[in-house]
Amino acid sequence: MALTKNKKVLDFVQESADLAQPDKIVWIDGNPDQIKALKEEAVKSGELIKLNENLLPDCYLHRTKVNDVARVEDRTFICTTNKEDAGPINYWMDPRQAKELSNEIARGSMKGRTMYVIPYSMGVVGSDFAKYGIEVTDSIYVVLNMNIMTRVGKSVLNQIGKDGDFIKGFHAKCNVDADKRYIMHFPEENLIISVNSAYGGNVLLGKKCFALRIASYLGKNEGWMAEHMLILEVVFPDKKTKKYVAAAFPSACGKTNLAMLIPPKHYTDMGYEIKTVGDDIAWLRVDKDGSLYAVNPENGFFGVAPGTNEHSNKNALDSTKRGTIFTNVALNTDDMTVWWEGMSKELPDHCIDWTGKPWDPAKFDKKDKSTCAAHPNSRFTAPASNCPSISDKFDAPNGLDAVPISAIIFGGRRASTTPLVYEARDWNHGVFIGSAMSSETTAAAAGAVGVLRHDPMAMKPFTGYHMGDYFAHWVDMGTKIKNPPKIFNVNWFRTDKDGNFMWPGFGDNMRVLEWILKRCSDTPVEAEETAIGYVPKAEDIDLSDMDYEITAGKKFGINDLKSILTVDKEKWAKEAEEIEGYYNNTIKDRIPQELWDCLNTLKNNCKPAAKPAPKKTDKEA
Ligand code: OXD
Ligand code: MN
Repeated sequence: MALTKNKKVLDFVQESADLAQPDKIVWIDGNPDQIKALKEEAVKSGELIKLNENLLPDCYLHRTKVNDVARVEDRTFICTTNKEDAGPINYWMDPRQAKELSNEIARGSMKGRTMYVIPYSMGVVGSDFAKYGIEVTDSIYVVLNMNIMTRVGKSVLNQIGKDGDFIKGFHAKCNVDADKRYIMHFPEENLIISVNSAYGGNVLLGKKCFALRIASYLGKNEGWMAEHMLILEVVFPDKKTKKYVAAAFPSACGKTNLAMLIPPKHYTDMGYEIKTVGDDIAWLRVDKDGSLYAVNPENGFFGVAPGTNEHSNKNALDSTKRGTIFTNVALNTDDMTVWWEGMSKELPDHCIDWTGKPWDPAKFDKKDKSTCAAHPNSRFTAPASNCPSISDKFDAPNGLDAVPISAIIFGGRRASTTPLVYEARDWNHGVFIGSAMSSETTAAAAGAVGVLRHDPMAMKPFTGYHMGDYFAHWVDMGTKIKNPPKIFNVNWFRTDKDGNFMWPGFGDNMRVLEWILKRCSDTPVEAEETAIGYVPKAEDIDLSDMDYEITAGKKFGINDLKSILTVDKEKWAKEAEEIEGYYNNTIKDRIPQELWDCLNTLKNNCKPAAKPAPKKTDKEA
């Protein structure tokens, strides 16, 4: 039975049903009994595998089709009336043509199936920051994941009220045909259509589709920002001082790890703690006092499983111990638990790989991804409330859930050139640094892995409009914030000449965070001004108790730190040329002058010093 009288909601549900022709329509009301029954139904149909109730209570495993394991950027479209508004790096489709195409694909596709109607909120229901959506889908997997990742149910419909606005999301699994897979966004109509996929990033429409692509467009028009950022809280030893940092890294580059960081003992002994506000998406607004405030609109974590272990991210691992849905990880058949590469050094004796076949540990070759038991982009969907480090700001009622941001961090995977950390000279320079970000690709999106590509603000796949306008919006936001956060860039991934990571990363990133916050204090620690911005003096990064071997027998020391803090002007001159090429040949237009000015400054700063004129001899003088 329909749970609302809102005509727009009812019309959307009816139109979707008329198109897809489901046998049944079920409204998701947020009642735990309904969710429990859906889990049972999914286990019966084989869509979910129930895991060991004692070891992993209320946890399930799901396997996608092998052709459907990641986001598909080349099948993701921004459908604006004018092609130019989607910009040069989004795939564009004419909205009318897009609807004709998706209608043709989805017509009758839910015959014999149930269509679920999911009212969901991005943000705490009723909070000033929250926005609402209705997703219709024929997948129980989607319902159950949305129930973890967002706040779902009748309370959302109450907030939408009789004629409130919402984002429409239509998802039909169809035949999961990769050739007919389309993820379409209609920012001018608050509409998302997704067909022929069942992979999270393509079908949990509250996440990338709404909270980033559609929301970034809304943010531009309404004066706020939707960003691919984690939010973390640093609790200082006095336990009263709390500072908040937002950080944008491309997909699968360690946002979840940084958001859930456990500081080294040296810091915990002093009394520092890190609390998690969000691991993937931040919505940022200027509040009445002129500061920039952020919320995490999500309610769970859709984390990358491989590499997650007791040492790399205990908080994430602990978050998956109950009420979690695992996707495309391996099934340990000895005890009906899960396993993935990097979870433990020992390989399980008996497991089924992510494709559903028995896995032979003897054939496992670390360097050959095709021998992995879990897919490299296998995931866990875990409720945020499970996370031992969750901040008490995470779920604070009505508006109080927003936190003031002291620092914004950009970062990517760069084997060379980019130092461990540096600070922008000012807001616009920070925007320039974000716009020029590049990083090696990962398994989160279909396509080659390890290829260096531009990924401005980690938003390349997620900006719902023209990238040049997006840069201009960032510049514009800087004029609205009274005390703009300082902007930094980090690179945890510098390697030595043999390809070994020079910096330990994970918990030791606390050392860099501490320096960043010292730069944000009223009496900032000094830094070296370089061609690219402010770089720490090596002695200002606390290396106490650091115990990292770059290679067997070679311990990390201050000279290694100095080496990953160096700014090589020759390399940066090339980087500047490369950025210029990206601006000119890829983004092409709508880039604000402020960013061209920063590029020119970088080019000038990196010019080789003019050779001193030969000294005149006394005779010549
Ligand atoms: C994600 C992604 O799933 O960025 O968060 O792909
Ligand atoms: Mn992401």
